[in-house]
Amino acid sequence: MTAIEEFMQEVNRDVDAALDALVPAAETEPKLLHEAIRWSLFGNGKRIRPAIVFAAGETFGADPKGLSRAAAAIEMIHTFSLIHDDLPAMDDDDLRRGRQTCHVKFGEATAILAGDALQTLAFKVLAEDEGLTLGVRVRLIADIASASGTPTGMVAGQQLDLDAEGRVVAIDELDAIHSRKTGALIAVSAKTGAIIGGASADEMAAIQQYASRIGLLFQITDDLLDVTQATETLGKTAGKDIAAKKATYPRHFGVDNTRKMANAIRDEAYSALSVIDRDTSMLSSLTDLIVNRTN
Ligand code: GRG
Repeated sequence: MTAIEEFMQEVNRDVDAALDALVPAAETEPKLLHEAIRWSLFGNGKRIRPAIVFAAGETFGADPKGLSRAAAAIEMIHTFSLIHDDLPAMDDDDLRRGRQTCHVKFGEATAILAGDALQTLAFKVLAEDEGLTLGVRVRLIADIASASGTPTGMVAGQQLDLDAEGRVVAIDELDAIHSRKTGALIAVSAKTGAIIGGASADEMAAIQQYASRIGLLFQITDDLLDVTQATETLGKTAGKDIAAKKATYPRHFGVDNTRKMANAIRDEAYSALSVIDRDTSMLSSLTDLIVNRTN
């Protein structure tokens, strides 16, 4: 097993244990809500955002145990966004993480509530992270709320994405959509690790540059996978972007040019890391994992 495979396995174990401990048991009333939350959390998610938290945190010397709650909180917000994105009013999908979507399995109302509950629980988990100073907790809560909400976060990106459906958009608009919808939560994952690890101001600037590159890279790869991979490999419905006339990089630039763009952005991520005088090998490997992923 390669170092990055071992690292991903460890991240999966740690974050799943943290999520299991932090989320109400399936037997706790209201049972349907907690079953729905657990159904969506414990499908075959890749746990990329937690991995970025751990890799960035460990780069700056954080104890992995001190990163679990923040990593779990970000995964809760990500899972909330997937549940709501799959709803009939949004992307209307029936497959996610290799299983039925939350609303197909538990009904629309419960799926909406499961997303709501995951979002609020995430901020409670951050507020109660006793391993962190109160100042760090408040900073993380503010940064993660900005990355998740509006006007520069995921919720704003989702609205811009809906507004762009069926239209050909300019590259600036495409970047504005994706940096918010997907990039912001990926980027704040790196920032979270760096904050907990106590990165210096210069290191924080470099990590922010790195984070913005991998955020964009993640979305570009996602767009490519939608046109190049089968539904079974993705664990979610393939070809949806074309069907919904979504604003995507392959639609705008074609598949080959999009691949070239992805490689160029990967190189920008490497060069952001090159100014950090620490062992950044795990962050480099994560960049490769993002660009080479098949699901
Ligand atoms: C509903 C507020 C709200 C936001 C939705 C997550 C999202 C924003 C939209 C999902 C649509 C989509 C496919 C976006 C592309 C990037 C993305 C977030 C993919 C899913 O993330 P992965 O691949 O999923 O990390 P897993 O299941 O592995 O965690």
